[in-house]
Amino acid sequence: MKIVSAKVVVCSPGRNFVTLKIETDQGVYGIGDATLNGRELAVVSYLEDHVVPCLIGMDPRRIEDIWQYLYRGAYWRRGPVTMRAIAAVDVALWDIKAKMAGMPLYQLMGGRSRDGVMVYGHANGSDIAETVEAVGQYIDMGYKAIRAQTGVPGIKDAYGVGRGKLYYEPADAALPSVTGWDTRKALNYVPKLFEELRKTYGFDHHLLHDGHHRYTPQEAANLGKMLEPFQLFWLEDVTPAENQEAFKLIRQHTVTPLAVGEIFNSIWDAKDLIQNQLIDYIRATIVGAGGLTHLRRIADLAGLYQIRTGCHGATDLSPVTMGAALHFDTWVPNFGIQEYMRHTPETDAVFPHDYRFEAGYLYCGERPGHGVDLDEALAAKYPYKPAFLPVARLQDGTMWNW
Ligand code: GCO
Ligand code: MG
Repeated sequence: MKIVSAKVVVCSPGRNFVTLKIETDQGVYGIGDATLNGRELAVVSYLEDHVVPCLIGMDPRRIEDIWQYLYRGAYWRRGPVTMRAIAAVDVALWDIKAKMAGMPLYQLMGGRSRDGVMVYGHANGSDIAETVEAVGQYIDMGYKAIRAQTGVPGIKDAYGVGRGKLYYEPADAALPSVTGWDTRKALNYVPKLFEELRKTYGFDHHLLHDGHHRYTPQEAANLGKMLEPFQLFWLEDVTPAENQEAFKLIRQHTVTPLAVGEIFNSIWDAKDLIQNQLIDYIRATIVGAGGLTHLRRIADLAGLYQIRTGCHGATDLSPVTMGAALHFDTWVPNFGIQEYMRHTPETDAVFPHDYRFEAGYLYCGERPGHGVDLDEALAAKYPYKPAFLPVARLQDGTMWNW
């Protein structure tokens, strides 16, 4: 069996996606996602110029060997561009293998560990009152877990507050827009949001919050401590994780559960955090961390320490990643939660899929493969549009972490 073609499709049905379609000499094809938000074309070039020529003629059944070939063989290891390209190939090959086996992907991975995949949605508003209302709407839709982000008075476009309610899209400008940040104001305001949420809705639902890398370790510890009475499911990316040691300080001061890893691209990014038990949930995901082949290794390492998975699932991860993630989530023994930001109807039409939402859970389908396809004719109607993520600056103009 041979790979006869590998095509990179760029489309923008509401937002940009990079998709890889691998075709074989036996007519079976596989689909992988390679989207890197705000830096999409770098991965297109990496795939078209440096990966696709090597794939032609290879045996698509040798998933592990092809992974090692692309990882070790490049000499230049890791990084978001390389690992997304590898992920796209890997997921397409798992799709092919599962289709050939006539099985949904989760069966091939080891079978079902749970009935449904608990997901969390994104509720946000420009202030506490609006956010409390938005959380209520998610509860009404049946969600068991909700991430709550609020605008903060005095901060211009604080992180996580979208223009729309159901579809929040941060990469929205042809050049990066400038947002503001002020840690003092956020520390004053965010705990009040969670106090209000618990007062209004009680303690039955899981509540999550994303710090989006804004706080120093000491400030993060302070926030975690202030949030303790409100029993969060997790506090995410509360400080940047390049220095994994930083989490020791946070851990010493708070029992609020910590989640990290949506920007991780290999097991090495997470190794110290996991082995020193400094986090509770690992956010690495399929498209970010080298595909299923590599993500399952991260999950297995985490499992040794009772750390659970919480795959990134923002809209910049295409339905292909969502579909594959749901098969992974259905199998992985140490599953925690899955992020679910809904795609627009335009996106859903370009990527026909068989997963479905019901009462706070997503369910993967039973079709052979990962269950997500690409409608190429429809995709061609939505050409690429440059779109950057915003940047953040402090009140005095200093560049900060977005
Ligand atoms: C999340 C995220 C995202 C990212 C986005 C960047 O927790 O879902 O932080 O919304 O900001 O994926 O491309
Ligand atoms: Mg996040």
